[in-house]
Amino acid sequence: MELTNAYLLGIQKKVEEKNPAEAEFHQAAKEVLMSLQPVVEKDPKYMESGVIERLVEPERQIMFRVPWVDDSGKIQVNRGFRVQFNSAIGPYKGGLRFHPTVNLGVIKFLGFEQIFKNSLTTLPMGGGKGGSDFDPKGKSEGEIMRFCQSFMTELYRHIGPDTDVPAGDINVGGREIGYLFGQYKRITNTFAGVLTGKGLTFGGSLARTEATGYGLCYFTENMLNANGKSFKGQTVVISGSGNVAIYAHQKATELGAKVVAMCDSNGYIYDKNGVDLAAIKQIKEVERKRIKEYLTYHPDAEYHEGCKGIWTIPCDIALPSATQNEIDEESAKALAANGCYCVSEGSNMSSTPGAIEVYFANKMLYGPAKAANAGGVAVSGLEMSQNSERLSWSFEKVDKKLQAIMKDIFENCDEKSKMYGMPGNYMAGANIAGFLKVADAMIAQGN
Ligand code: NDP
Ligand code: 2IT
Repeated sequence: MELTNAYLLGIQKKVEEKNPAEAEFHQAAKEVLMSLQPVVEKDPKYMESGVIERLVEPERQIMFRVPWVDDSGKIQVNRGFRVQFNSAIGPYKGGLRFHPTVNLGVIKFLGFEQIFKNSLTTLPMGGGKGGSDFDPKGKSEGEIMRFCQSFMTELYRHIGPDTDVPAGDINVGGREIGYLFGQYKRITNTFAGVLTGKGLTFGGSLARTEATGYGLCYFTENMLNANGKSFKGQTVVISGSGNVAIYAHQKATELGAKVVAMCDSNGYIYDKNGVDLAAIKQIKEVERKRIKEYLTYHPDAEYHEGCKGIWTIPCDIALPSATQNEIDEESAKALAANGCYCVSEGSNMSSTPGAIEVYFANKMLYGPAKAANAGGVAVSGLEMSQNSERLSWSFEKVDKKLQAIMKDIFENCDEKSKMYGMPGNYMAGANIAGFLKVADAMIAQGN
């Protein structure tokens, strides 16, 4: 697909001029603008109202200094971000990422994607994202805690249960959310549902930990079923070995698949007998070690340095669940050549535009991140509901709602892809479905 519509091309040009050196944001914007071509052609209201020009400009962008004291007594400084992108359909909502590669462009791409994803969940959540270039690798427990406290000492004034509700993302899990929540509570003297992914003893929701990985598999199973297939008996490769990857492995296995490979940022493991999830959980969740340690549990498995090689392993279904642009054109070609017929994204913007072209050229099933990984934020939305009514729902109740939401998301993407003349293009379907609800709300509200 090409971006040829002159009006939308003009918007893309402005995005690139006004936001220099933000390659990831340009990429995310372009994909959405491309998908909106049939929408503006069908209904001129979306052009005349200027709603798309408004949509690509964040409502508010916050950047701040995060000073903290390391274990040797030295002051370290990191940069903090919160981009409050769109509040048309609910309070800003989206995760916090702590990673040395974080910069404004990365947070903006994530915040932009979040608008459409949150709209797809059917729940009332706007789009936002935040984080820091802080690298938690090798930091002590005390350093992590002091960093989180300092980060929240600035962030607290910008968020609130009806304003902006952050959650986790890369390197921000239950531990970090706990420290962030504790500091918010202390500074504001309020016990509020201002973060999701909280511990179960202080307002967290059952099944939030599992939600993104489970939701990814629910979405994918719906997509497979609609195309006469299922996870049953299929060989699956999952990149990453963090929150999303671990629970994607668990659910894919429950649905009858065999997961043969996983990775971290150093390298990947290949276990033709099926990756032992208990070993991965012990290494990653308990010991916070490198995936290479898997060989001490299963010496017959293979370990390879570097992540890219994971896409050369023959599989039926690939679930990228590490980071953006992790599948490039070359890797997509390797997947296709080895018989992979389905790529469904756990990580945000897993695939480069070149990779997506390869999926379509090979008639592969492609589940785009903003639909496929929406289960995490969907259960965050359910955590907000539980906090509002000061009740906790059972695991089964939350999981059932998650299954229904993921089915609904798939059907919405499928329906919109057909309605706009691109049947089976769930990327366009997701972008259009996510857009229509937000755009109509923006037009109605006049901002
Ligand atoms: P985690 O921090 O739990 O795990 C991230 C995993 O990806 C780790 O195995 C990590 O390896 C690897 N990874 C991270 N950065 C890179 C990189 N630059 N190159 C190679 N590998 C990398 O994060 P999550 O599982 O929560 O997030 C994974 C992806 O899913 C992200 O794209 C996130 O935005 C997305 N996502 C997360 C949701 C959630 O609820 N948590 C919801 C929706 C999407 P290492 O340990 O070596 O760093
Ligand atoms: O990318 C994502 O959707 C997340 N990291 C989860 C956001 C959330 O608010 O739960």
